[in-house]
Amino acid sequence: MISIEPVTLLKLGGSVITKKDQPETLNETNLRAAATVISNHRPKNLIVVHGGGSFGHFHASNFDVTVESGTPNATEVDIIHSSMINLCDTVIHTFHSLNIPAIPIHPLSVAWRDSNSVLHFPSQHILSLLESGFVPVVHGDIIATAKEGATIVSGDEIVTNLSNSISTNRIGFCTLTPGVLDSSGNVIPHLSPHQQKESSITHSSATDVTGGMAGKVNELANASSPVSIFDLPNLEAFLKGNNPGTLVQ
Ligand code: IP8
Repeated sequence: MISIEPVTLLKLGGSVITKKDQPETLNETNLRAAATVISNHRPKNLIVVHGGGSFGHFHASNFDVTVESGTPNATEVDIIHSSMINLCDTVIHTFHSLNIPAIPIHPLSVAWRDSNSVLHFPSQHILSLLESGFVPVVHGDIIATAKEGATIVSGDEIVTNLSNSISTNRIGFCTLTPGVLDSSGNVIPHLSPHQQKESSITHSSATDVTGGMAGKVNELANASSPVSIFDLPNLEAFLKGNNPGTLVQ
């Protein structure tokens, strides 16, 4: 068993790196800005997980495939997965152009849900890549699911799952909003899983089959360490060791 410390898990939201209201459209400016900050302030042992944005969510929504409701149709699985592979390729090439030693990890090839909907995500290969100095890049995807064919796995679920199998020190979510907002639009600096149930966090208006901000905060309550939710201008602060935006713990 390889053990590595410290590990930072960073989720790059699909709404940050793509234009969520335009099918299969990258937000090149944001992706390059995020990659530049990561290149300049890369912590030791960084794992990046990115979301689906207008790539995976667009197709998943068209085919009515969600985290719970799967598809038995191979063409649909291929279209959703290929779209995520394309997005991940672009992320990897952008990272390489800035000397970030990124290696793609495609969930469809390694992860699955069992008949109790429990996600299984092996992590030994990710630890081995970290040990060699690489930056593993994982993404939301479609995966084999007992009795359902294939269902969506969100990047958020992958983050919480990995945070429980790899000893993670810091978790950051770079989103389109500067944190979780209260009903007046102000950032809530600190949120417990109990408080979030009483807050007025709403679902995203753009196509999002995994639940937008409300789904995100629910999912993050399962993470093994506190999670910072912040926007792109605050990515640098997070990578430098601060907790900008909302801290969920
Ligand atoms: O954007 C969703 O990942 P997320 C992935 O992290 C797909 O929720 C394929 C819709």
